[in-house]
Amino acid sequence: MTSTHAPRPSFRNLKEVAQVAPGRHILGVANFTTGSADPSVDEGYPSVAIHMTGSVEDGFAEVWTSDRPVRAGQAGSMSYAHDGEFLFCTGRIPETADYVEATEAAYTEVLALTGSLGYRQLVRIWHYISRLNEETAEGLETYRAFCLGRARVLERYGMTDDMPAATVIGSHGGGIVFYFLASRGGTQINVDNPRQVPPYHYPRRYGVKSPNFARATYVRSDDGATQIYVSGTASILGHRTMNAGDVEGQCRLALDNIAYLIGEGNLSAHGIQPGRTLDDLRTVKVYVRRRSDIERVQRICRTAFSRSADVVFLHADICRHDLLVEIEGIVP
Ligand code: 3HB
Repeated sequence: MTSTHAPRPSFRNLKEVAQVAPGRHILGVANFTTGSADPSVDEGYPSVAIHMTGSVEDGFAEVWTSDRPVRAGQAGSMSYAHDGEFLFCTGRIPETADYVEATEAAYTEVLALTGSLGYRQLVRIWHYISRLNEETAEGLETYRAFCLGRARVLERYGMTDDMPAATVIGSHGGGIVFYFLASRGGTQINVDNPRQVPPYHYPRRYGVKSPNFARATYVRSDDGATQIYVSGTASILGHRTMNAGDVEGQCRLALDNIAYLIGEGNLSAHGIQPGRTLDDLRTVKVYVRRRSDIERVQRICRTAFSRSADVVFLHADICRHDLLVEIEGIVP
């Protein structure tokens, strides 16, 4: 059996992306900045720009590295790189009047690519969508149109039961930018949170087609390296939004949901040892709907996470109008 090594994320200054530690290779870069740009492989690795900040100073790059040489390439509108064990891929759907069709086409391309490169196991997916809560020309909220397009493809491929951890968050422009990690195999367990209804069982009132993602994804490589990818997590119990209008209450409940999700009881129920805590999370992204709430959310998060964790705060729309905060992170 070959030894494997998990890809490693870090947040960097936008100008310091290429400065990787000796022996490491860039697998992919997502630039969180003042505009969006199509994926490219100009520097020998895939990169994409996502319009998520109001100023360049607030921008940062999420840089994924591998300890193996990578091979980069392009397929249609997507750019990717892979290291023999993991694939990083990014794509963009330009602004359009029909996000159902466009999402369906993009997800179809994604699955064709992962199939042809042999990285069939989706590990973690991020989507940043402009006008997330606005109605499209089809009369559907953009997020719901996206869910419908995605669901069509997952149904066609028989993948409705095994989607990994994900994020869907509003961006400030540029259509839909997505990036994802996939693997060739290894051990992967998608983790539910019994405090929350699995998204694919949400009642119809949340959309014609349900969202589809796991609350977290646990990955173990052949060399024993483990990671837990925690999905964008909000103030939801069952399928209901809790603490409507109360940003601090929402932030605390989102943190409680994550603590339960990765805690001893829930992980061991999924066959995973040991339990983890909020203190173990790194590369955390906190999304806040109202800019004026960011400081209050920062205060709560500073005491919740380790000082060693990189934590970024982004002003962004969230998939439901009444959600004010969403939090994601990775246990390395
Ligand atoms: C999703 O629809 O995949 C999704 C949405 C969220 C958070 C995580 C995943 O708001």
